[in-house]
Amino acid sequence: MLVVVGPSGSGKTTLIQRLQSGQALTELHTTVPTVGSNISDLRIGTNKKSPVTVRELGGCMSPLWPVYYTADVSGVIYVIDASDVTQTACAAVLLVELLEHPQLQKAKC
Ligand SMILES: Nc1nc2c(ncn2[C@@H]2O[C@H](COP(=O)(O)OP(=O)(O)OP(=O)(O)O)[C@@H](O)[C@H]2O)c(=O)[nH]1
Ligand SMILES: [Mg+2]
Repeated sequence: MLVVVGPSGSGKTTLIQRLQSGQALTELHTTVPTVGSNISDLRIGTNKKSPVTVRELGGCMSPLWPVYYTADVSGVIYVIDASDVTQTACAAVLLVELLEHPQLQKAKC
């Protein structure tokens, strides 16, 4: 299980949609903010035959992200929108909190 986290509107759902389709994002897709979490199976990495379960956690529920840092989380995908400078400080604080979380010390980031 991978968790996908990052500030609201940073592009988590967009990234997952792109990985699912396996195609470049050639046009802007409309998404709705994720309230709660979304689970998807992705065929990524070297072994495309075995899907990887990814759980996106909505940015609006960042105080609750640690609830989902369970023992079966083997990796974290942290998404930031590098073009949105208003989000940089928030993204950095959330990332430090994530990196310091005891349950994620063995997870790959
Ligand atoms: N951040 C980002 N957004 C993009 C990019 N290209 C397109 N977008 C648009 O920006 C919006 C990003 O929204 P989402 O993917 O829903 O963001 P999110 O991180 O899932 O947000 P929450 O679920 O609210 O936490 C979408 O409307 C995308 O179409 C990009 O390169 N970066
Ligand atoms: Mg989302």
